[in-house]
Amino acid sequence: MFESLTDKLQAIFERMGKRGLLTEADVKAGLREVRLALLEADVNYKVVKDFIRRVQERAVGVEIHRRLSPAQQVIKIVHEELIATLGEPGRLQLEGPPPHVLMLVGLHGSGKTTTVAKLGLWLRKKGRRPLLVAADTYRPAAVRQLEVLGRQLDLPVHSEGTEVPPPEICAHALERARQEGYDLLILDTAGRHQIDDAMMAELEAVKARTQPHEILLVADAMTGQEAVNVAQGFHQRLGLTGLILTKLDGDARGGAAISMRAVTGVPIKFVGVGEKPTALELFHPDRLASRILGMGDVLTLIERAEAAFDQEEAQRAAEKLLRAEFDLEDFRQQLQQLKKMGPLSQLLELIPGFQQIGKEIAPEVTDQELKKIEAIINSMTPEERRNPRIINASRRRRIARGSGTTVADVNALLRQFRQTQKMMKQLSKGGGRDLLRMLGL
Ligand SMILES: Nc1nc2c(ncn2[C@@H]2O[C@H](COP(=O)(O)OP(=O)(O)O)[C@@H](O)[C@H]2O)c(=O)[nH]1
Ligand SMILES: [Mg+2]
Repeated sequence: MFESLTDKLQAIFERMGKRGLLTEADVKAGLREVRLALLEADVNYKVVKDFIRRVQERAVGVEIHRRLSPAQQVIKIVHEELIATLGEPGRLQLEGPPPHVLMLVGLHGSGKTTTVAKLGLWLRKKGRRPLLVAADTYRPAAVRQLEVLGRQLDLPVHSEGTEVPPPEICAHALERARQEGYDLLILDTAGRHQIDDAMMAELEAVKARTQPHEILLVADAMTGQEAVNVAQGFHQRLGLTGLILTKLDGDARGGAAISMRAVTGVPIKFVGVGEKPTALELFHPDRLASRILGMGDVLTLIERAEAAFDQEEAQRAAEKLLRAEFDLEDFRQQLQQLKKMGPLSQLLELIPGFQQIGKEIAPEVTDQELKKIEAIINSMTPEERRNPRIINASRRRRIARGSGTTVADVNALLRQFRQTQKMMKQLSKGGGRDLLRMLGL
């Protein structure tokens, strides 16, 4: 998501940067382009208007005092106002004595059932004891889907088939949670293809019986402005406490994510970034803003790295990565860690300036290939690992023999390494670094 918007914004800022000093007219022209780019990304018209007005006021205000300096100043303002538009960081309000109740609502296919499971997993990692509740009784398949997910993730599911009315099921589940010591209920409710009265009445009844601490709308970010309308509809009837935007990993233009909070007044709390049960992230407006502006998401990268291996190593790897100073030994470690951190293509998309490359190469580094790469690097001398340039034809033959691979394999690895190194160099001298430094990232 956001690729084409990011490309456009980067191009606009690059042009601004080339001009050096900026006049008021330059800033206005630049912001006109930003405005168009946002509208093309399907951001709500009013949100765009308000956003541009705020940026312009601040940018021009600076201008009055002295001849405006760097385009960076404008970018910084855009970044800050984008964060303001996206809203506050996601946080669940679970006060008072447990069991706490999270009620998930949303249209059919928005990702509710998947998100119930994701949230269960996420909260269990935080030390909670969740009970998932199958309250979508319209399709037997929906109940089964949750039961299967529960089994896979070893999360308990409360279900009573499809005959009992959902408000009853939820009330029973609450009773059971009290008796069995679950401190959290996550309700999976039914959705239709569009908002209708019967569905809303049922959801109101569930709400009345369970007094949820959070009523979270699960909305498909791929549906653009429609998702915003849906959110307003649900909010009017149920009083939403938060939004979960799913499918942010998709290739839609991203307008829904940017407009949602500003139009509805309801904060985004989580984002879904894939089909896997672990593909749920707490919402960080600053990170999303950096990502939209093409500054990548170094923070998320570091966080993921930390989850996969220990902190010191993560820090060291991230720093080396940014300084473009790594050698084949690091390369081998990187490849191993990358596998733990998730698909390589997705990771590359998090690095400034790499969004496109991530899309293009997407190599599936299989176990088999990794083993081969390791074997090849193991057969090199420390000197060769530090300085791959010295690996001539006879050394290549020796390495191939030593690792049980072919010279072609060795060549391929060295080529891959050179490419990676080149990308890192580009990154470290490209605008990405300046931006990051300026924004204190
Ligand atoms: N790519 C992607 N797919 C998702 C995400 N969340 C849910 N899905 C998929 O969306 C489809 C509908 O999800 P489901 O949970 O059954 O929706 P429900 O009808 O609202 O319960 C399934 O194929 C999910 O795997 C997400 O964040 N990213
Ligand atoms: Mg469902």
